[in-house]
Amino acid sequence: MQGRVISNISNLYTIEANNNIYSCNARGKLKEDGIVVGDIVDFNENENIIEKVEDRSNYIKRPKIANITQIICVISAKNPKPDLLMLDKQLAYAEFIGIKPVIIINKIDLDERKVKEIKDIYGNIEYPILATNAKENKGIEDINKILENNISVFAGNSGVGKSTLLNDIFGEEITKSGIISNKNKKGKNTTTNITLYKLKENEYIADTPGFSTFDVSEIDSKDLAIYFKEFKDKIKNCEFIGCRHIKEENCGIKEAVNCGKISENRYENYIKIYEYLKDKEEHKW
Ligand SMILES: Nc1nc2c(ncn2[C@@H]2O[C@H](COP(=O)(O)OP(=O)(O)O)[C@@H](O)[C@H]2O)c(=O)[nH]1
Ligand SMILES: [Mg+2]
Ligand SMILES: [Zn+2]
Repeated sequence: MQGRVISNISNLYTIEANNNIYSCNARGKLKEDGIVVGDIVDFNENENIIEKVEDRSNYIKRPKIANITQIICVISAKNPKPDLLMLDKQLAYAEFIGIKPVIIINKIDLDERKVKEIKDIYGNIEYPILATNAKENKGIEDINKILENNISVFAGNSGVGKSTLLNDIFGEEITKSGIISNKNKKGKNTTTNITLYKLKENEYIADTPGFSTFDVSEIDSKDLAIYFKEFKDKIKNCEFIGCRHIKEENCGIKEAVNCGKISENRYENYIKIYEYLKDKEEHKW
């Protein structure tokens, strides 16, 4: 049979296939190569053994997960204040790995001006951008639409409202049973492993406890600009081949910043991430 790995606890894999759940082990060789949540596997349902892992359409190292179709970047308008540098890292990482990103601005009840400011920056780049008030269940229908036929993973700083959003999406039933809230009997949050939850056919959400962002250092500093979506078609205007768009003259990116076609905030974050990557490459830490 073929199914999808929805959790992995000490090499015991939970597989979902045709709406049934199976618990399987893996053959030694497969175990070594690694089977991760999200993998599509062929398994023997009598012996409870995974025989084969299908090729992945993508693979994220941290959190370990495969075959995701969408990354949902959550920030809050206030408390905590929006971390646009982290958002830009996540967007670049999504472009790098070839997964479409969606932006959710949550806590819109706390600072409307900030919401508009963020929409102005990112609306221009043609990323889907949703505004929600998870506490009062506002904007959740829009999220439901965007989840359709996708395997989504939520990313974002602690406190931005990811758990509240997930609870809104899954509804009270599941929240009460504690599946998504990850609370133990005493009501404390526990760290559990990454798990895929099925909403509908072809619709899953990864709950990633304790995870906030991806490892952007997988990207080469020299390639970073092409993962800033709106920079891409300006690079051809750079005079120098191999232009890094920082100190060079006659740079297409800098010209676009100067005439307002690229947001200054995005450009500043590009430089910060570039310097971080460059430093990491030079010192190999
Ligand atoms: N005012 C306001 N508070 C919210 C909203 N969404 C979540 N919160 C609150 O923000 C806090 C952190 O939310 P939580 O879902 O635990 O964030 P997580 O760390 O990203 O999972 C909780 O006290 C929530 O009740 C919102 O839209 N507006
Ligand atoms: Mg949470
Ligand atoms: Zn340039």
